[in-house]
Amino acid sequence: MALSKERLLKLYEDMFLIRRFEEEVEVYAKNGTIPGFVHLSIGQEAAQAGIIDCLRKTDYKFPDHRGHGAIALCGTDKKRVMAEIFAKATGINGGRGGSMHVHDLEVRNMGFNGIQGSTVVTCLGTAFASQYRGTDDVTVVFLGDGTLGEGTCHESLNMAATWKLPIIYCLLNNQYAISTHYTEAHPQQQLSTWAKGYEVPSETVDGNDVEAVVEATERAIERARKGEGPTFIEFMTYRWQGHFAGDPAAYRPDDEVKEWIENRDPIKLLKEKLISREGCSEEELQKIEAKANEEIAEMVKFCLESPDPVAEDALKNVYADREVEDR
Ligand SMILES: Cc1ncc(C[n+]2csc(CCOP(=O)(O)OP(=O)(O)O)c2C)c(N)n1
Ligand SMILES: [Mg+2]
Repeated sequence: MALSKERLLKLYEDMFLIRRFEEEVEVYAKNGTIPGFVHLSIGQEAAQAGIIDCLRKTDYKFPDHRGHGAIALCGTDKKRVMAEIFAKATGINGGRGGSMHVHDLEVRNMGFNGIQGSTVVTCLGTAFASQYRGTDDVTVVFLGDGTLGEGTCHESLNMAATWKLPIIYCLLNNQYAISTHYTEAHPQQQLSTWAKGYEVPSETVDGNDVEAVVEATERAIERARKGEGPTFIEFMTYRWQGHFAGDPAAYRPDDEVKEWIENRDPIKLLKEKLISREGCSEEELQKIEAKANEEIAEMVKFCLESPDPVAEDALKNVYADREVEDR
């Protein structure tokens, strides 16, 4: 069933905002303001915004290393998410986490840790907790096509399927794991078929069509909330940039990159749908874009003006704040 115009407009706003968010992060990562490695998600906005839009605040979210967009959208304060990526004291984790470790327990964003395939295991815990406590909260875990090669994915799916845990495995197949194309690393043409061995319902959808993303995610969430167990969804998408900000990505054919940018840009596709099917005007969409641009400019200003964390605080939150019993 088609999504309403209102919902599509909200998704347009979200997708445009996270595209702009990442474009600014790219600028400040490349000029050295943002420390460490940064993995951009430009080109993957439909999958990130669409999945997050289907979730409640109390659902558990496990973003991956390329999850700035999803993290910002589920967060309560986007500028503090950006400030965390800038490693500023005003960041959501005080600047200690940075790009790959932004967690936000208030909205059950459980964060990432830099180890591919680790969160497919830890997400079993939150899903089990929901089931044990009798709530219908679901757990969503993001993973990439390369990460699917980790042995932990087998262990996770086996246990989730056996215990009927409420997990939605969101595989963002952006075609590459660093420089390796997914067809060189897996025997399956469609990675969703991988879940069949565990009798987990699975499907492959166009991850650049936000409507298809929402529909597939909602189907999976409905099953999980009813206690029917996990679902595995492969979202076909593409990352426009290299693996990290600064990677020239010379391993990709130029015409392949051009095709995805020119003909399969998720934001452009949604814009065309809003105009041709929903009767939106260019001006209406431009207003949304202008508002997002303003919000982003404020966020960047906030980040640049924010103080760095102080050295005296380096050990804060490293140890639990309580006496440890002698044994
Ligand atoms: C266990 C482990 N092995 C290797 C790495 C190095 N590494 C970081 S990202 C990445 C590729 C991941 O590819 P994919 O899962 O397709 O995600 P994408 O980067 O395409 O979003 C690798 C090999 C790591 N972080 N953890
Ligand atoms: Mg990949």
